[in-house]
Amino acid sequence: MQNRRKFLQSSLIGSAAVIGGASFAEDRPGRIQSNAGNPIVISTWDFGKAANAAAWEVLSKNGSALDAVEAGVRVPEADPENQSVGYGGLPDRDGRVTLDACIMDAQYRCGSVMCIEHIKHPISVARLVMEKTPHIVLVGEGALEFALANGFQKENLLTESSKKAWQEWLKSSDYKPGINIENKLYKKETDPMPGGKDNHDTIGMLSLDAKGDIAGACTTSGLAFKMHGRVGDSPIIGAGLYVDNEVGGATSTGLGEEVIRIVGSHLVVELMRQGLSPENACKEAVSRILKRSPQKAKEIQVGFLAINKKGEYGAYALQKGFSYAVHSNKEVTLIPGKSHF
Ligand code: SD4
Repeated sequence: MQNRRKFLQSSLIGSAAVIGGASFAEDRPGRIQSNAGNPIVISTWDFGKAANAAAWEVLSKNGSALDAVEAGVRVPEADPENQSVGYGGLPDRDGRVTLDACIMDAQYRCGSVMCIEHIKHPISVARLVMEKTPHIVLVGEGALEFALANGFQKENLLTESSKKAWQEWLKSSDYKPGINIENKLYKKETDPMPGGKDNHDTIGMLSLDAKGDIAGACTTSGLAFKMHGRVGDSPIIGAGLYVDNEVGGATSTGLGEEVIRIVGSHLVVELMRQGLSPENACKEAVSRILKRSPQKAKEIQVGFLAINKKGEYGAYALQKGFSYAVHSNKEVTLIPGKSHF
């Protein structure tokens, strides 16, 4: 048995392609040794820096990864300048701000809200769905009712500048998801692949706490001027976020429809289980999107971010301009993500 296990391990490690070929119940190569004692938090885009700082407040006091990611992503959720997450998010084509969020912890517990309106912190509602209900997902009216019943305030989330952007958009009503569409069309960005400091999209955050436990959170207002009721990858466990405490966690940003098709974040975690580094696992997930539709891939953005149990992290995107923020005892930094194009 020992030899067979060794054989399976060495034949799977380093292979980007094999999933589910072996009996993982017995021969799973993936339990990665933990990084306990060295907390770390990573998150998508430049605004991840401020979000990470809030998460670090929790982690540095021996707090849990779950508390850290919730506290972290609440920062962009509350920021009216950020037009793609929470308060101030760009509305759908009917002028309604609808938010998506999910959270997952080290015990496979997870919660999600989809298409929720009037609530500034959907991530905290998602956490309550996880902790107080027998369910995982609440949507729309039901999610709002649940939030109000649990003390959340009903608020107008449509800021003046997001309303103006929507009114501007109504003139053409041209709806075509593109690369970092929120920036490109509605902040009058001229760079065809905007990125760096002006870029604002979904926040996905992953954290490993001092005990070595991993948790993740993902929250967004989704695609600007989407159809009412449209939900992307971000609140879907496995697509926009996945955590397996034996292996690591992953999250995504960009055009959610393409991420859902490949169940992207779950795919990245399973690839890490097989021995791929976080960056290579993200790269392989991006290449699945490329393979399926090389032409379309040129016109959209998708980025993945991942961390493994050892605290190693990495990212990969289709297009330039994807950045991610890292905060640990060793470094506080913003890193330009590698990309295919
Ligand atoms: C969505 N993935 O709703 C989100 C949006 C996003 O960069 O991340 N934009 O599809």
